[in-house]
Amino acid sequence: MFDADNLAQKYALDRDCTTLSRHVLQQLQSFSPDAQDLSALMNRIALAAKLIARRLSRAGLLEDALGFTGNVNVQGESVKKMDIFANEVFISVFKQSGLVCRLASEEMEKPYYIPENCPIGRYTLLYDPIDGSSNVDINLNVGSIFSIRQQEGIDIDGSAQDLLQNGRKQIAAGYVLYGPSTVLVYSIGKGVHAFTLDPSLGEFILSHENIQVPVHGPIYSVNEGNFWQWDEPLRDYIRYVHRHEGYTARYGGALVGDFHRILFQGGVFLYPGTVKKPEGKLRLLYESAPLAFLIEQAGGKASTGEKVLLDVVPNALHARTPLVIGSKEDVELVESFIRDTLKTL
Ligand code: AHM
Ligand code: MG
Repeated sequence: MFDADNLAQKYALDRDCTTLSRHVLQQLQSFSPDAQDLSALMNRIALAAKLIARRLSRAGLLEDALGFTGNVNVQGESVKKMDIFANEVFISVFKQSGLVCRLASEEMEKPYYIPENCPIGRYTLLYDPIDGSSNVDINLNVGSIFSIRQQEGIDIDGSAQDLLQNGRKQIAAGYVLYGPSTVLVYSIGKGVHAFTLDPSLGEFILSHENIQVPVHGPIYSVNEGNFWQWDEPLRDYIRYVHRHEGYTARYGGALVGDFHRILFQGGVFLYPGTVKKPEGKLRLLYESAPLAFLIEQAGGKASTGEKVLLDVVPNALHARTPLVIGSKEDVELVESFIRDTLKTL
């Protein structure tokens, strides 16, 4: 006999039970050591995300959680206390895990190598512990971005040369968005999936599977305060969206949040180079490349404006690239403005 209550309960339970680690194993359809490692890596990232989310949610009530440390990082940017906290969370979560051999982040000039008295793994975690730090003190959304690569060769002198390869070397990538809810989005090269932290369970539960970015969207997301610092093709593109119906601007000052909106609703995010900084602001290895990995998996595109982003080879750990990322048609439109100008030169 048909039992509607029973059926509803069954599906509600199913929905509540797809945790991140189970999902990784389902995706790989295997319990091989590689699959177990990837599942454990994602589980550790989820733990770091929960620790960071917990501190962010109470930051205004804690002493020493908000504000600047007074130091400047290797990027020449003022460091916030939350940047340091989040950076250390990832280190302490991975130090004893036996999963990684090193961690490299926006906040550290050189990679952190797992000490010899701790179990050493074969993966490298690259991460931006708090992306959009300027939002932290005013309780707006921020994020963490991560990328996982396998160590290639022996890194004897600590120069991490093997990391200076293109974004197709990423095994997994994703981000955590600390917003009204905490959402973790990841890909291991098998689609893009989002998990929402259920605070009552303390678990990330699958909320959106196989996300596809719309082919075109209304949003353009860029810091227009830099308008006069850009090259003419970029200005022409912005003039184009100003003059055509169907476009709207959204810019939150945190890449993860702006990207998340575009992933779900379509459109394009841009952080182009400027006259003074032709390489732009965003770092390739732990900001642009992981998001490019996700957007390609979601059917969108990412480029520097001239070159496919995942093909760019960095010349240094903290190398920067211009970024144009989002819906296929919108990225191609930006690229067409740049290409047409290059043709006339
Ligand atoms: P951060 O990682 O130091 O916070 O810097 C990256 C952030 C991005 O999240 C954001 O898209 C961009 O910088 C904002 O820069 P701007 O203030 O120049 O618009
Ligand atoms: Mg950042």
